[in-house]
Amino acid sequence: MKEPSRRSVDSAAQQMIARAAEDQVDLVWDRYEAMQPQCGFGQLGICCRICHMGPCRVDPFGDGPQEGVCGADANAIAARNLVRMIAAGAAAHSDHGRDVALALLEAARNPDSGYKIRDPQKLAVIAQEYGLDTEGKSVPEIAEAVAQQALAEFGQQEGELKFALRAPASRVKVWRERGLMPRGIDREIVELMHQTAMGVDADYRNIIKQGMRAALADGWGGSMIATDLQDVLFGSPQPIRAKTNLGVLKEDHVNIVVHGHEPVLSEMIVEAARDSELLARARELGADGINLAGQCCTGNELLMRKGIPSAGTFLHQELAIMTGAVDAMVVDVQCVMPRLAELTQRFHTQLLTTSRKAKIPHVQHLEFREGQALTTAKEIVSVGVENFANRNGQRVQIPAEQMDLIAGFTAEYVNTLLGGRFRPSYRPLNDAIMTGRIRGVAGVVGCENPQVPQGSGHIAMSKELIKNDVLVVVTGCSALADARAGLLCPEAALEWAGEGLKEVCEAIGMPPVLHVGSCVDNSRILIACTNMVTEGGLGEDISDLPVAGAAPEWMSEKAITIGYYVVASGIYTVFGTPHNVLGAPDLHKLVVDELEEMVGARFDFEPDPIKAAHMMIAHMDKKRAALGLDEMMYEQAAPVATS
Ligand code: SF4
Ligand code: MSK
Repeated sequence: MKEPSRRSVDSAAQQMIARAAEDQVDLVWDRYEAMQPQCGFGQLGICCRICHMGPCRVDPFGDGPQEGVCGADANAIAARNLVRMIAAGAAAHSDHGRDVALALLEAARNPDSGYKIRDPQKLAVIAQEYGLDTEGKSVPEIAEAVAQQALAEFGQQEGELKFALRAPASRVKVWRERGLMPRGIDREIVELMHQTAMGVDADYRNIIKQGMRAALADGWGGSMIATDLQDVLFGSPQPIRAKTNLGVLKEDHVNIVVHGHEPVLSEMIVEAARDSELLARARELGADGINLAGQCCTGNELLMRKGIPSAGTFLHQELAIMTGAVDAMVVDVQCVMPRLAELTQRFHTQLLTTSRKAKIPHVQHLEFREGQALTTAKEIVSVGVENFANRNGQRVQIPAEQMDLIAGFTAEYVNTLLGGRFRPSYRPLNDAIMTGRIRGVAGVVGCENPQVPQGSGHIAMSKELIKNDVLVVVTGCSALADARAGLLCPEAALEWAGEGLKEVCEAIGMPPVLHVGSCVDNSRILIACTNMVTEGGLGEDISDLPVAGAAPEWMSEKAITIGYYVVASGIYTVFGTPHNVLGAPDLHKLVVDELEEMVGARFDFEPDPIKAAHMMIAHMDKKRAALGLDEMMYEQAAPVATS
């Protein structure tokens, strides 16, 4: 087994990894090591099992077959595989958006559902955007109309997605000219699946084009609907203090961990955990109270709106069980490891699946229905409370580590964050970029992956960027990895930021790394970029801005979808490990080079986070020079040697 420090840079994680080794419990890292060597054809993207004449594979050394039984070459095979990842990622995020729209509909129609409209102002803005007549209408009536309009965007066959028109006019023009403008969310995903079925599209360029269209349907469609309607339903986030890491679990409380991606159930679990009868029952069983903690993006949703502590990221899910202190782990959809089923049996933890889309054999299923949201939530909390009695105190070992953070930044909040309540606008941010106090803005997002020591890529990259006066915005697991390292505290600016960024952060007390939400909230980054363009002085299009994106530790199909909608929106993006395209030379060239010509941005692949950060900085400097902004206010930090 590798040293725990080679598996994670988080000391709490290292303690639980060591405990697992002592107890002979297999974790994700052990399974990853047992899987070596992984299939080289799969890694290069050149195996195909789309039809039953296969599976086929292309010989990357040129000695064996260069095409499948049907004649598809490496570029077609790898492109089809890649965009099917986009389709799956877009489906996952967008179906999340659909579920939120359905919950909004429930809130509007059923006063007993437990849901309330928490941001009627944002609801009114969206209603106006949809062109709805709100005159004399009640909030529930407007909510019903907005929910129906949002749901219609999924099945729309012709026309353009409404929220895609939020992009700068020059970007919309690019999409229209290139045939990338998304028509309907489901339509683009279905067409992508059709296009990549056996014997349909063999042109890798055309395949990638539809891949980008489906990705845009997610970023400016399904994900954006999820973000906006969640704000309407659960409240738009505001900066909020909270804590993260395994130390947020409490020895003397019932611990319930909510894990996955969708807040429609977990928001209700927050209510249920405050129920007086359940609290009384917890005390009767000897607990001091009920402690709710989140993981992954369900955790991020609760963290940024309610300050509910986060017990960690994707690779912490097994480690939380290893503490012996989790009485119930409640999972919804996405990023849930099936192996939790076996692991929870070795402890007392009750694992509960809640979505009809995500069951695990032999795991208790308590199905969540929007119509009875609070009732289901109470049942779930009750399972955790009753299970406290089964906890073996001798086996409880909770690492002490927990870190303060500030979460809850949004594209809208940037107005007041920098502009103040009396002069809310993006002007101060644009001015700080134009004068060179801020060199550019980087979005560092995405998962963790046992291929990389947990958190090492996110943290090293963010530190290098802020040291070079780049303001960093983070989502998903990346946000929580940085949070564990203390980068989401205002004090982090004093310790790690360059002089210019430090000055801006100190003036308003903001962290140099801003947590802007869960994975669907990458849509907030698109809107922030649009607002920067609209404010003026930084070019006409998103592709003119000194901004860049990165996913240093990605693993999920959703990360690929995000990457493609970000690049198709005009933002240069660096992935830590390459997409599965290296066995397809023409496709590889398209992705890392020719996309620039097509959409004004492209990908790079670089596993070293410091080198990757400097590739992003070089890109920002190029954009600054093109805008005539090559002067920086402060002397720049020398690049760190990377080899
Ligand atoms: Fe092989 Fe072509 Fe079938 Fe793919 S679609 S499995 S390359 S025959
Ligand atoms: S949770 S998609 S591991 S970021 Fe959004 Fe983390 Fe990636 Fe899941």
